[in-house]
Amino acid sequence: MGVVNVTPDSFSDGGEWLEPADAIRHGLDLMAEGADLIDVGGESTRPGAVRPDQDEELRRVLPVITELTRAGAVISVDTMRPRVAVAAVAAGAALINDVSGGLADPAMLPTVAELGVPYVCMHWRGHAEDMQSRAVYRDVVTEVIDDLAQQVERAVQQGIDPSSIIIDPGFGFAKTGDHNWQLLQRLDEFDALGLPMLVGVSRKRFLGSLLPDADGAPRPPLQRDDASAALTAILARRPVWGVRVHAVRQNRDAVAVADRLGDIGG
Ligand code: PMM
Repeated sequence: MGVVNVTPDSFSDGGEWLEPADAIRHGLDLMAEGADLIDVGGESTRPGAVRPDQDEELRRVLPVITELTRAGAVISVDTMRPRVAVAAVAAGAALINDVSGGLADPAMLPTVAELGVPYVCMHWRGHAEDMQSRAVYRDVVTEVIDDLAQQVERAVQQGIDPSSIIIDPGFGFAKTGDHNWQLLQRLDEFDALGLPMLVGVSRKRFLGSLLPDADGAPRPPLQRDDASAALTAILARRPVWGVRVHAVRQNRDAVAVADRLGDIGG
């Protein structure tokens, strides 16, 4: 899944693709690099971010979804808002990627049920403006699995077909760097939920902290793609449904290497 953030302030690429023409060109480039899905989002979820209003979010994503769909892309829309989900699907989106997993707006789950499209249900503990204050766990892995199980149960109760749900542990969302590493180390435990998993670690802060410069400053987001691809190569050796990444070519290469080794190893 290649990322197109149509936002002024995403941590990873904020402002680069805010103009529809730039976002469309970027989406086409990611398709050419081999993305199976293009994730189009109009709201930054970086820690501390202020939400755009709904009309602004619609203005950002709809032209991009329309054009990329016309060009043959399979689009997911990264939104917590039911009205945006409806308009995005009308414009051609095939999947809803809701980083709040149905918790930000009570109308989201019934809306997705009505739309009948696949749904990414991410672990979430609150909006970006104060989510890091909620990064408190006794055991992050079991608590994220329990929270996600509840979010999935709610989604199914609201009418979403269980076979169209994809879970996501929500790396960096109300998680410290240590929490993210623990989740990655024990990702197998999520198999208990019996659902396909999407992983979004690309360019995230914990990778920057792992790779400080000589003065101790974290590696900037645009220089975290090699570390992201290294994780993708490792993740590709287990059954992960997808990775959400900014640098599609490097991550496709990582998957190709892991696949080839898998062929040898059996
Ligand atoms: N991360 C971001 C945005 N959307 N969606 C899913 N499903 N999983 C994620 O981990 C995720 C997401 C934030 O990253 P960005 O600002 O680089 O897009």
